[in-house]
Amino acid sequence: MAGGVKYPEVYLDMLSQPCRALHILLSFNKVPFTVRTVALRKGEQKTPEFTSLNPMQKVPVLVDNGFVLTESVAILKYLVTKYSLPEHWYPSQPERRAKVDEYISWHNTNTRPHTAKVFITEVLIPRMTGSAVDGLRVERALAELKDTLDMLESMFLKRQPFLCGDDITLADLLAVCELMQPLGGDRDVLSDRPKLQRWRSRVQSALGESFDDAHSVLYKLRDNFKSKL
Ligand SMILES: N[C@@H](CCC(=O)N[C@@H](CS)C(=O)NCC(=O)O)C(=O)O
Repeated sequence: MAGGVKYPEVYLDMLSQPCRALHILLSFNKVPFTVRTVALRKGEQKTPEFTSLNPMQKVPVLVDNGFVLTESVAILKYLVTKYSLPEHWYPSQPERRAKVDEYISWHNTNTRPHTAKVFITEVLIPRMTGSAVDGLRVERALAELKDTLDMLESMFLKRQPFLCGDDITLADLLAVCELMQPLGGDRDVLSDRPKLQRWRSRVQSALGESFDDAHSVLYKLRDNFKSKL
């Protein structure tokens, strides 16, 4: 790049849902970027180098020409503006933008924690402790996710193809990456939800190859999980 301007660097672990959302946004929109992998399972988020970038010791982190930004939602919004990405990702029209912000606020206390809990209970805890999957805890996590899935169908997708309107936005991107996560334990949380399955297919086809590219590590984890059953 001319003038010493560098491509954005993103510190990611592709098993992290918000990291995948960020990777998809950049690769789908053909923004050149460099990935710096932070392997969470090896504790690399706790190294002094990474801690100096993000004292919260979490991924993702963006470094754009010396500008350091943490928090996936802030990073996604920044990238849309900074790289003049197509309007539909995060519309500038106030009402349309507010609908995306509305979903994202709700997402952070609903879709994200509830899908993560299924994955943590079914995959992460057994993997870290070597203990068997606690079926009862998984059932409880799935029951807690139910209200979130109901709301996605009855409120956000009530009369529209994407969560915030007729086109894909950051809301769909964040949501689909979370809802895919339990697939690491070979569990499709949308298996009995045709409306949400249709939405996921719509999002997946809108994102093309960038979707499967970003999810390849999760697919490998699923294959590994299945082979151990
Ligand atoms: N609010 C943060 C959450 C980021 C987050 O929870 N990252 C997880 C991976 S999904 C992480 O880095 N965990 C490492 C740790 O807690 O040690 C964001 O949206 O960026």
